Amino acid sequence: LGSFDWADPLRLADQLQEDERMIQASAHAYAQEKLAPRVISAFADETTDPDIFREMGDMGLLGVTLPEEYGGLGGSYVSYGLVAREVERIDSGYRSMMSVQSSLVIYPIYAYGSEEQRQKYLPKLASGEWIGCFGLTEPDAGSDPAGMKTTAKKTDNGYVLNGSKMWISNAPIADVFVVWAKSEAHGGKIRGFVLEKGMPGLSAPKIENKLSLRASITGEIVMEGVEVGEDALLPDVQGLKGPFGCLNRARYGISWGAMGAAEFCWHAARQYGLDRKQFGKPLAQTQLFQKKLADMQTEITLGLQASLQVGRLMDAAQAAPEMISIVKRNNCGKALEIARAARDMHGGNGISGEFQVMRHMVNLETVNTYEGTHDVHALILGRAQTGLQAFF
Ligand code: TGC
Ligand code: FAD
Repeated sequence: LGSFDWADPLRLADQLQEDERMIQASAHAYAQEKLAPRVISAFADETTDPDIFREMGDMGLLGVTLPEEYGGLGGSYVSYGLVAREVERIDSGYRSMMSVQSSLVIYPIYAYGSEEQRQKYLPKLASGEWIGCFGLTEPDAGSDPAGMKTTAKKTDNGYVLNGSKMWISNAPIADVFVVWAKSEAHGGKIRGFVLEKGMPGLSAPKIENKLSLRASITGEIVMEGVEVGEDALLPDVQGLKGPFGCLNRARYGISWGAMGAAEFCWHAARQYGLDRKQFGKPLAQTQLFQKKLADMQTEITLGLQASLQVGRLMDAAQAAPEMISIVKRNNCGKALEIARAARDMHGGNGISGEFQVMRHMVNLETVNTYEGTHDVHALILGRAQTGLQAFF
């Protein structure tokens, strides 16, 4: 009979390749040594340290799957997921900064960009010298991005963009903006454009007073007659499959990341239950407490195993978007339930910033909403099994 490790019940670690274990170990060390000490104040003060991009870039954490010739590590999607898990074990906001840069900015420039765009942007984005953001959502187009109003009109030399984007991670500190707009010259189809900080007519005001994801800066993107050259257009994709191709990767990473946040909450609840005595015995010695721990352990174990399988399929170019919807939806929803339970298991201390579980809990409210809400992914999966779309 085999031995049982309560923290890794189905031996996920044994299923990883050597290079994946090494990337996970370095992400773990970075997150614990550099991110953990600053997260409580970053969240409390709602501050985002741009140096984090440089630090992550130095560690290779921003371009895990990007080929080495563009400054990446050339690693697997499983490695990318493991990095997301380690970073989000500290805070969903830090993972957000990383996943936007990797999946939503580096990826579209790599996959849809010209060779000139790749050479110009990718090495500096992978090193963290430049910070990127991804503008899809608008004030009146969230779950339904096809309803976007941002337009790109053809000019003699390029395009002029008008419109506004809402809830954009990294935007106020971004150097590079990947923005999606309806292009008249392409029959109203959605096209991607790469804008740069400082362009006349482009601004990115900060959205203040978020009660979730406070360590990750969020803003609008306002485009008032922003003129760009032909070289700002991402040439190799049109239609919603452009942004969705990026979202597939980010959603997959989030499925791992949410489990990292859940693991933090589970381990914290277990330790709290061992340390705290009521009615003359540790809380962890009560049946209700142990049932909650068993539920957490089970959901996290199954969620991680599912993400690993989707990652292996991604690495084999066999993953379907619906598989990603299953793990994004399940793991975010389960992580949120686990964080809420962990908050409760800490009693009054659960609301204290020092114990950290409530920070994870409020962060996971965002994680459950962005990149396709829990219900939107249910509709994607409902459509896939009935053939009937229930969006409208
Ligand atoms: P639908 O008719 O389903 O599809 C339109 C076209 O897109 C293609 N497509 C996909 N391609 C690749 N991967 C996917 N996952 C795809 N899903 C759809 C599809 O094949 C079709 O192509 P074509 O060539 O036939 O035109 O489109 P719809 O308008 O009915 O879409 C409905 C729905 C709900 C599925 C979709 O709009 C949706 O997923 N909504 C959620 C929006 C969302 O996820 N927004 C995320 C914004 S970015 C963000 O939140 C970043 S937070 C990051 C952080 O801080 O970590
Ligand atoms: P809505 O679409 O208005 O949804 C509201 C509610 O209605 C939800 O419960 C939803 O599930 C439900 N609903 C919607 N449609 C249906 C339907 N057909 N049937 C049943 N129920 C439905 N976007 C970006 O482009 N880039 C970013 O970097 C980015 N970062 C973000 C960071 C943060 C902190 C936050 C909060 C959001 C971010 N987003 C970003 C936006 C995010 O993707 C959207 O908030 C999300 O897609 C939901 O859109 P919405 O907020 O407009 O909600």
